[in-house]
Amino acid sequence: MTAATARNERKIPSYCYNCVAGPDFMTVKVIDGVATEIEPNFAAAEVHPARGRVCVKAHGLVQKTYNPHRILQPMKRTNPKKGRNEDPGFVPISWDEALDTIAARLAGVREKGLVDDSGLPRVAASFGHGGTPAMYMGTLPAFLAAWGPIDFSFGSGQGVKCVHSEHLYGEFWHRAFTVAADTPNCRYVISIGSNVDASGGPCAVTRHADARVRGYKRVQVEPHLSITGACASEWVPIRPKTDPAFMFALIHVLVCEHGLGQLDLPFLRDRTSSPYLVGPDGLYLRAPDSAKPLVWDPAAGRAVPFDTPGVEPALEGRFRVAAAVTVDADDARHALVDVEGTPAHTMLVEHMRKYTPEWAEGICDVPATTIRRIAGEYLENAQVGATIEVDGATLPLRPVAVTLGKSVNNGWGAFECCWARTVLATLVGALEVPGGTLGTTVRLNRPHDDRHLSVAAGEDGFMAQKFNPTDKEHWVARPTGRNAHRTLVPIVGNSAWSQALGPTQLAWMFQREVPRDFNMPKPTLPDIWFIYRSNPAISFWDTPSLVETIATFPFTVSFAYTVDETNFFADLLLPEATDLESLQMIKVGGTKFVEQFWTARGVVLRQPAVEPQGEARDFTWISTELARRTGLLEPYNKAINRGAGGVSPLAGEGYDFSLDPTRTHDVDTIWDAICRAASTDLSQGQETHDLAWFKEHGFYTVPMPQRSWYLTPTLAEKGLRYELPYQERLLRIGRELGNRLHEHDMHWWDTQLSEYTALPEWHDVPGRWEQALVDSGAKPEDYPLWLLATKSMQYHTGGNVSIALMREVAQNVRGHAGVIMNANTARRLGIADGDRVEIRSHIGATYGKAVLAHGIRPDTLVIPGQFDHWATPVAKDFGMPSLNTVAPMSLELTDATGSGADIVRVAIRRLEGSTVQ
Ligand SMILES: Nc1nc2c(c(=O)[nH]1)N[C@H]1C(S)=C(S)[C@@H](COP(=O)(O)OP(=O)(O)OC[C@H]3O[C@@H](n4cnc5c(=O)[nH]c(N)nc54)[C@H](O)[C@@H]3O)O[C@H]1N2
Ligand SMILES: Nc1nc2c(c(=O)[nH]1)N[C@H]1C(S)=C(S)[C@@H](COP(=O)(O)OP(=O)(O)OC[C@H]3O[C@@H](n4cnc5c(=O)[nH]c(N)nc54)[C@H](O)[C@@H]3O)O[C@H]1N2
Ligand code: SF4
Ligand SMILES: [Mo]
Repeated sequence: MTAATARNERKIPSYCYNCVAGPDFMTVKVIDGVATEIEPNFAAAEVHPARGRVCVKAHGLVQKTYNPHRILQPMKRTNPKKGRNEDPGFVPISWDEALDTIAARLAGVREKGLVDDSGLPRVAASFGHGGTPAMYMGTLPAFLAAWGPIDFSFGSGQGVKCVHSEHLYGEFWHRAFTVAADTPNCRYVISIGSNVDASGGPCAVTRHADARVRGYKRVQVEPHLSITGACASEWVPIRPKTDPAFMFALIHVLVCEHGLGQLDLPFLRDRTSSPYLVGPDGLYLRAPDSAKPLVWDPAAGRAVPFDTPGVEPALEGRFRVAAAVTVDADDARHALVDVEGTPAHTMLVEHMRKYTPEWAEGICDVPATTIRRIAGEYLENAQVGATIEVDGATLPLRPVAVTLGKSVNNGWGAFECCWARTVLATLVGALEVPGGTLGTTVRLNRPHDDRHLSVAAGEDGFMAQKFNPTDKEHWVARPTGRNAHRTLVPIVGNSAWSQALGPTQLAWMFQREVPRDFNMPKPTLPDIWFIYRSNPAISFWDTPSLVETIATFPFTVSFAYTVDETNFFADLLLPEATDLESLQMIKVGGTKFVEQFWTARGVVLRQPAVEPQGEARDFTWISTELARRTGLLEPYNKAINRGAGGVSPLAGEGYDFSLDPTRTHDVDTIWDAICRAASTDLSQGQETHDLAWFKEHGFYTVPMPQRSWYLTPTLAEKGLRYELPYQERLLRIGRELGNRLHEHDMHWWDTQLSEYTALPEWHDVPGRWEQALVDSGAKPEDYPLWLLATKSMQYHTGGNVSIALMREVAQNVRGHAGVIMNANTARRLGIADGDRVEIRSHIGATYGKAVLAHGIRPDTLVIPGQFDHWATPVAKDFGMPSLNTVAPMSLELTDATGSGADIVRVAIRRLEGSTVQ
């Protein structure tokens, strides 16, 4: 036997969760202790929607592990001055020194008080990229839980520019933190800026490829021809930020041209608020005694409470109601007699009358005939009345859906788009039924792994909602975090995820300047800031000024993979063992972000396929050491026992694998207990598997019926309705919030208050960006083009930009070399393919190569991904431009949910003598 054949080759099951489209299953091929390849996990072919496969990005994990630029020892800063031009002077230190330094700082904070004089937590933490860091941070959540109040206010690009309004309104309307088509059963998808063939990971790509074979049609509505557009049946090049007008016109065609006779009348009548009578003051007419919303009972010829048994209420008409009350903000009640009541559906029809396709054409630059045809195709494909068998039950089949991408469901106009999309689904009964528009998971409501359990009866026949209070007694006038989510955004609530989904740009902006009538305690800097897998200095807006704020933070601890533009300002860098080197179990299955729809649920293990490089340490070890050195071992262990490891509590019915809270446990002991508890819980006591079993088998799942993908049967069982189309409650909440802010003489959030409407109106959404230019003293005509962003299949945000293999693959994909622009526009401006160009906005300029294309609107530029790195190894040599360098961080461009969009007005010009080939 030669040495070459004697090698020890193993395939180790694991998972990738580098982007929100995960988790996806894989195996790591290890030869003589060295990871060499990522391969599918064929054992998962039957359970995983992508049949055990990963995407291109996961193949970069081998190079990620052996990246020569990795931070492999704890480091401390030796230059006390922080600035982009100040060399941090990082020097290696021992783990003991690093952890003792942090523990001493934390002890100091505990002594002063966990919350400062402004009422804000002294410790802040930021974790990026759509919640995925939690899939790598081991038991850190248990340490955070043991610590107490922590401010998650300082966001990165995640949150406010990441599917934000969809998260909030989606959860409000149908428990849909993210929204997807029921692709396997769908026939017709209107995909509005949703770039799912690049951003949806192997699950989405597999499902859409299968659907194409089946003959489904996808219409891609998007200013440039993305990869998803290229794989669609039709591309509709819409003018940026005019999507609400397009969608309003679709609704117009359905309700004003086709009419109720062709819509799903039983769904509208029984599952929505369409029959609720609206009074002349725009509020629901309610029964004088019970205050329940009234509906018109045509059989009895009178108004009755919506839940009157046997009533088949009218959806159309105008009716005289003998006596009613309305309930306005702050419980202001008005008694009304002989008043006119109009069903919400009629209110909708009358409201939409002005939004004709001809009207929309002038705004969106999409021909009226195209809009009318798409609406007709949507209606026809909905097959109103059809049914399908799912798991032995007969359910409606409505195979049409509307999906929205992250630049459409963020920022001004996003409320209108999310509303219109959900209304479009209700009109044909396609909300939360097979083939239709589905929610995936809940994050603001509980429990996180079962949307159905989050459905409980609330007010007015709708689901219960957990808003932040806006009444005089309970409104949180003094923010408990630096982005003031409880104060400003009722709909975001106050669950574990809420703060990170608050208006995180405010936390940054208010460090520099607060509005004149701010009237809240001055935001302070956190004493300690922890940051992990997030790079706001690249991913947020106005990144050149953001770094100046980051540089003012007194003590920053970064879990660091390489040096990057954010941890360049850190005081300590901690190298954690990364993807292929560390141990963690996470939940899989059920329904989850993007297109993770499973017929199984369970757990999967990530395990050290190879030894950690250098002195990188497992996150669970780091967390345990932090707990021990800060005297929090007992509450930390107790948090793990309660399930803070993210999987399940360690004790349940008939089993108890709890850890002794008084002792320090090693990493394997902690995860062994979690493995046993998770498998016992999942199998309802039938099987218990330990860590050794999981290391061999990788995952454990139990079947989950496909029926659980659909929420409507649960609402029907509980006799509940979707809170659509009429937003009476939001209207009231907005008025109440306005009352509170105005009582405190705060008017700087007034523009945002305008979003609280019962039926959204078109307002000039793109015009807001032009107005913002005027307000900052610039001339819109100087910035004639729209600059947009788009995701890249090869990069997960800015997380893997330093991996050479990703760069190599990306260079073979159109557009990845620079800014994509229309070839005719380029010719007019004297720009040739490959020319070096300057892209300038009113706040600055970014530079790169022009990539000419015909599949893009003449008034639009697109820069893929997020680049313009100046510290991250490898990426800093790309010379790629970035939208974030030139897009402002702006209160004016923040919507009522706190979100904004990746879009900015710019000019482009060729840089002389600089052709790059
Ligand atoms: N122009 C533009 N901007 C955008 C977007 C866009 O499409 N275009 N997308 C927006 C969206 S949707 C989001 S969610 C945000 C995301 O933006 P962020 O929340 O900032 O997240 P990432 O860019 O993924 O974070 C990347 C950082 O994680 C580090 N990292 C990667 N792997 C590891 C590891 O194993 N260990 C450690 N310690 N660190 C690691 C990388 O080195 C990098 O510094 O960006 C937003 N910003
Ligand atoms: N490979 C990969 N997958 C990812 C990620 C990643 O970084 N890489 N990130 C993950 C994350 S955090 C998120 S949030 C999701 C986001 O997933 P997507 O929402 O699919 O993200 P984008 O590719 O940014 O899609 C936005 C598209 O909207 C278009 N667009 C921009 N402005 C407008 C407009 O005004 N109207 C219309 N109709 N279209 C517009 C752009 O052309 C762009 O192609 O992707 C996730 N998946
Ligand atoms: S889509 Fe790709 S990068 Fe994202 S979790 Fe799945 S395999 Fe990993
Ligand atoms: Mo995101």
